[in-house]
Amino acid sequence: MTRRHLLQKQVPADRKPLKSASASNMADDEIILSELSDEELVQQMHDDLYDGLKEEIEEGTNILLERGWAPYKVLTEALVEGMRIVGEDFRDGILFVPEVLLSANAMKAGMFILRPLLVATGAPKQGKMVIGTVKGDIHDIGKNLVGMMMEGAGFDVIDLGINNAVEKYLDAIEQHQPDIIGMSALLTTTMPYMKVVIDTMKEKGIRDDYVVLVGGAPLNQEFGKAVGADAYCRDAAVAVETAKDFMKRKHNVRVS
Ligand code: B1M
Repeated sequence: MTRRHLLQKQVPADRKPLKSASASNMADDEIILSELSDEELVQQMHDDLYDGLKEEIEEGTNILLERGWAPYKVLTEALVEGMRIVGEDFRDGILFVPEVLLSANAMKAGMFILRPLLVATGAPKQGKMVIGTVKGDIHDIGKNLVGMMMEGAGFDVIDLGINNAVEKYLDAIEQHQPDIIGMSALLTTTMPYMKVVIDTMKEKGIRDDYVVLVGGAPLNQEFGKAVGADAYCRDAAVAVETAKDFMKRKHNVRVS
């Protein structure tokens, strides 16, 4: 399924044409990604993400980096924005799970390139975070992104993956003694599970020993408050800032 075509791809004679849904129903002219302006390339990457074209996303990501784009700018403007468009058409029944899975794989391929760049900032050690997507939920792109950004900010991150029951969080708390517990949920049906985890921590008398941060597209601040989290984080950048603030408070440093 192709949303729109910005330009037609030109594949050099010596290069095997990339499998491209954009290209598949097009005439002979093809797009050479490296010849596009930054703006055109970002738009084309939105299209390619939509079409689940992993190799094109890898190529586009590398081109933007070579042009001096900051990794975070590539991430937010080319990848996250592209995924937002996918989400809209998924919601509207234009895209279906198999197609969105391809988009997610393409997004992950781009994130894989950016990861070492986002992580290797040399930031001083801040603390430790355990993060996972809650039970019943298999969405992990946002959670992975938060994990990467936290690592880049100097946190040690223990990633529990997806579909985590409360026991998984408790085991990880016991094993790793983190400063922060992060929970992610992308479904309205799974976000209430965050309360199960927090209530269980309360029952065990350990709730106040840890900072609990929650995030995910359907959440908001009120929800975060209602389930008893310390803070709701709108995005990965907010998660990093919030976590750093809590660490400063923990060490009795005044937060500006
Ligand atoms: Co799903 N899906 N999906 N999906 N999917 C949504 C969430 C949905 C909103 C799509 C829609 O209808 N518009 C909708 C939920 C509706 C609702 O609950 N009201 C939905 C649905 C319905 C479903 C299925 C039920 C579909 C089905 O089977 N019929 C199914 C559920 C499976 C399950 O979990 N049990 C399903 C499946 C899938 C795929 C497997 C195809 C795929 C997931 C692949 C993967 O993650 N590996 C998928 C995807 C990709 C999406 C959308 C399109 C994109 C999610 C994403 O990766 N966004 C999504 C639409 C949308 O969200 N608009 C959708 C990009 C990512 C960077 O953003 O995850 O929001 P996000 O993370 C942000 C912030 O939210 C925040 O920071 C991140 C970075 O800035 N954040 C945190 C996230 N977690 C945090 C944790 C923190 C802090 C901040 O801790 C401290």
